[in-house]
Amino acid sequence: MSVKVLETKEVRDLLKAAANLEGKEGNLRFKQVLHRLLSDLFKAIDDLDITPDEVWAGVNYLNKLGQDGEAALLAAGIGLEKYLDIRMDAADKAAGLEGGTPRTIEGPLYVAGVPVRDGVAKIDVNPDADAGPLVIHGTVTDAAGRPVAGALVECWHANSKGFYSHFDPTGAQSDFNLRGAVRTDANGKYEFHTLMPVGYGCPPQGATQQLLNGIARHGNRPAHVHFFVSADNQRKLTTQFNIEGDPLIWDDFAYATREELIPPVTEKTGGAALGLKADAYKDIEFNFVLTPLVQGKDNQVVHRLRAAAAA
Ligand code: MBD
Ligand code: FE
Repeated sequence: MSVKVLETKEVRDLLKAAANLEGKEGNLRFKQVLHRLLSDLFKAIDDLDITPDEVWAGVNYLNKLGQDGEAALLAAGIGLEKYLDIRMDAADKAAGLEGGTPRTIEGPLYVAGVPVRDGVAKIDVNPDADAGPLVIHGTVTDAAGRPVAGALVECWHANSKGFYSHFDPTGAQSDFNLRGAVRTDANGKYEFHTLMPVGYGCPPQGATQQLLNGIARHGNRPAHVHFFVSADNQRKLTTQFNIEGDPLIWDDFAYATREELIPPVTEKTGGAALGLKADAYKDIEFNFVLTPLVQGKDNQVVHRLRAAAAA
């Protein structure tokens, strides 16, 4: 069956009616975007001869995706979240805004509400026999290289099983385990005492992994640590670093790896004096460079639904 019906008056009118394009009420932007997305979908059905069975398989897939609560996970896995970064990078370049720490995707696993500490925070709450101690530290500076005192550095990462607290299916972690927030000191310094993470894998029975299986892709990420860094008069930075040496560093299912976001991991001793669980520990220095507001506004801040917990 190779019919083309998109360009008929009947279908044009159907698309306009479905999006209420000519109605006076409703949100104009919403109508515009919906009309365009529906039109593109209808065009794909025409062009690729997508069958009714395939359409209903897709509709049922959306139901499973919602039931699994994985729409934001899928957004990372199909490159949608990376695409938004590529667009923000391009917008920055066009505006002559360069030189800050590169952004990379937030992902779906941030939890708001973690208590804020001054300068240093120990963020491993639950014991994890398979994870060694890790110290993450550095300086927050502005684009001119001046240390930013009082900047808020938030971090979150997985445990030795690749699970994040609040989303851990084993129930092994308390709410803010491996999540922290510190205010930089007068020299712009921050420090987290934590445990070495392992890479994340999509839930094997979930909708995201189901889609990836169908196209022969894996759903794994290299070990990584997420950050938000915010300060007065600076744009909020969303980024991550990867743990050097992870075999998946250039094979991340969410496409978050960037050359500048792979800091060296150093072996150190003296962990006992720092209160770490072993004297030998790993150390990562990671410095953040923020970028200024654009015409007084943070044009890179992203609003999205995020989990929250009470301290
Ligand atoms: C993660 O830990 C993550 O960072 C992303 C982007 C997607 C799934 C899990
Ligand atoms: Fe993550």
